[in-house]
Amino acid sequence: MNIGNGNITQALEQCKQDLENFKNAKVKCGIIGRSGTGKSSLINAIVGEEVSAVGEIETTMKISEPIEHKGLLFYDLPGSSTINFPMDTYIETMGIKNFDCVILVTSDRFFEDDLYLITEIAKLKIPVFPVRTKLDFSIDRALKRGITEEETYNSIYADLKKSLENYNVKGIYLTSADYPTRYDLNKLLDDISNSLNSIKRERFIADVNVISHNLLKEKRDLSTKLISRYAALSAANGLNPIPGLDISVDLGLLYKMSTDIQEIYGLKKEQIHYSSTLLGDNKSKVIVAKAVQFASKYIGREAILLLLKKAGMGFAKKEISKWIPFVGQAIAAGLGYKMTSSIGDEMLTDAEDIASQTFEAIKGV
Ligand SMILES: Nc1nc2c(ncn2[C@@H]2O[C@H](COP(=O)(O)OP(=O)(O)O)[C@@H](O)[C@H]2O)c(=O)[nH]1
Ligand SMILES: [Mg+2]
Repeated sequence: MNIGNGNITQALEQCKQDLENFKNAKVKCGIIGRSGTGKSSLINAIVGEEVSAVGEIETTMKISEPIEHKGLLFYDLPGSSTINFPMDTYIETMGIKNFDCVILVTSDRFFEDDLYLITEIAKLKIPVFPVRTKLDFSIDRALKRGITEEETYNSIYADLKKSLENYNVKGIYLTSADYPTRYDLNKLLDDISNSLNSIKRERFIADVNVISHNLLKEKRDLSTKLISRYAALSAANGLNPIPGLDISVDLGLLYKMSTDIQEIYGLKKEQIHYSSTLLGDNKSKVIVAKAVQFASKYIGREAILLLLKKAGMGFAKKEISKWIPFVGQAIAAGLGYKMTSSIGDEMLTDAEDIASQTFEAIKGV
């Protein structure tokens, strides 16, 4: 049974490397804007979790540690128009050259110092994404004066477009932290993810909130890849025997697989809590219950072992034990792979189902 062993070793090495890359990738995102423009709210809306305190006034104008959400690092930076940060040293002082992208935030329009920054950052070949926050607020105000939502959107967009006409920006994004699925937040996330290399891109797709159908699809593609990497390694590592079967898997890896999927689809407690605040108690009840159910079915070594036992019963047990002595571990590992990946697929379908329901519910708010 030597056929293709070299290739198998190579393929497993690749799986291991891909998982390491996924685990260690960091996406560094500078987020620049005056205090009160909605930077913290925007960060929270992007990741779908309250990672940055909202309404906190920045009194000390110092460079803070990044706000971290798994592989995403947000450097929350004050605008350059303060006496503490003279414009000519701003880029240097803030370490902007190390960022993967910069989001430039305003809640009204862009001023001279913003435009200066765009020019300077573009020189470093770092993509700049200008964001106009609190669109809901502008729309509500205009509605009271008989102006439609569409008219408000179009006129704000046109004004910004005009002011940014001669500047090298990736687009113009109108957003509301209270309505993350409306307006341009999804376009912002698509455009940022497309500006990243493939390793950082996987991380970004995994760590952002589910706010569009496109992201659901991207998350599915990524999860499918992760599951097959985890399943292959878990079967090859074969550390933990599955009771009643002559098959061993690496439960630690499967445990990682399930927590990855849980987080990618926003089903962790803190993530569900964030969705619940957008939805209100009543509408989030079912979703909260489903997330709890998901955790008890898939998270933890005991839970996974139980799933494996059940899956094992599906494979004619006698058949497996009859063949293993003759063809050895290769077949056992093959079956281990089949079982773990089938559990992964089931988990993925369940997670996607809950995330998609949550997304639809938020859209309906
Ligand atoms: N209506 C509305 N209010 C927002 C939005 N984003 C932020 N806010 C509010 O604006 C204030 C400042 O927001 P925050 O995110 O702390 O801004 P930061 O100082 O730039 O981090 C808070 O009261 C937020 O609730 C938004 O999209 N819509
Ligand atoms: Mg803030």
